[in-house]
Amino acid sequence: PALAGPRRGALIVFEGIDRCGKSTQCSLLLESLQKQGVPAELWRFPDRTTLIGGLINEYLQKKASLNDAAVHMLFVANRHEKRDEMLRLLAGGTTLVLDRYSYSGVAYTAAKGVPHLGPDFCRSVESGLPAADLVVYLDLDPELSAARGGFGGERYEKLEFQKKVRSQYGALADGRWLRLDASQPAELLQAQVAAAVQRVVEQAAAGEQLGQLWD
Ligand code: NYM
Ligand code: MG
Repeated sequence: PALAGPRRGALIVFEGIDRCGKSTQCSLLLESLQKQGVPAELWRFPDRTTLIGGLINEYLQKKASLNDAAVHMLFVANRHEKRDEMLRLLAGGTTLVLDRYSYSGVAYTAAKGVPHLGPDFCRSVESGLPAADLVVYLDLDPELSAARGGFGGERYEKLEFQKKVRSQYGALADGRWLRLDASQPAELLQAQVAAAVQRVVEQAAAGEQLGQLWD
């Protein structure tokens, strides 16, 4: 148990294929945490506002091409460059809600099927980053996500690729993930998320140690 210092915040991560409803759920959760007086911030990865994030943005918008390994390392670097700030906020008692994180890194790159960029390699380069206290996985059939107003024009937003990403998430998910059927209405999802988040916020505050990737 922590003897001194503030109660730490929890690291909550939302994952899922494109257009599964992550951003909506992240905002609803942030609002509800703030209403309860829980100090919280919402971040998203990639963080397109940094120098590295700018390169990632150009790649995703198809203004730049990069090979699969190079862009993978940029996504990874984009998390590592935010590591110290994440740890500082968590230690100071702020709960962080992340719209995508390392789990996206593994699922999207592994979905490319490049032999030297498989799941084991992808996990290895995440070492040293904090592990999520809770991964909320919004599971959705890509046929349904594609029908939701269609994909934008970004790289990866193609039905066939999204199916591969979903199957990578399936392989990555462990029993500790909260897997939710994302075809449910937003309010129903929100209630299930809130209950699980409340538990992990309490556990974190009670001194449960922050894990490390990849564990
Ligand atoms: N993405 C996101 C990756 O390929 N690797 C990563 O490490 C991360 C964090 O970026 N299609 C992909 C998934 C998305 C895209 O994310 C941009 P968003 O949440 O659609 O803005
Ligand atoms: Mg997207």
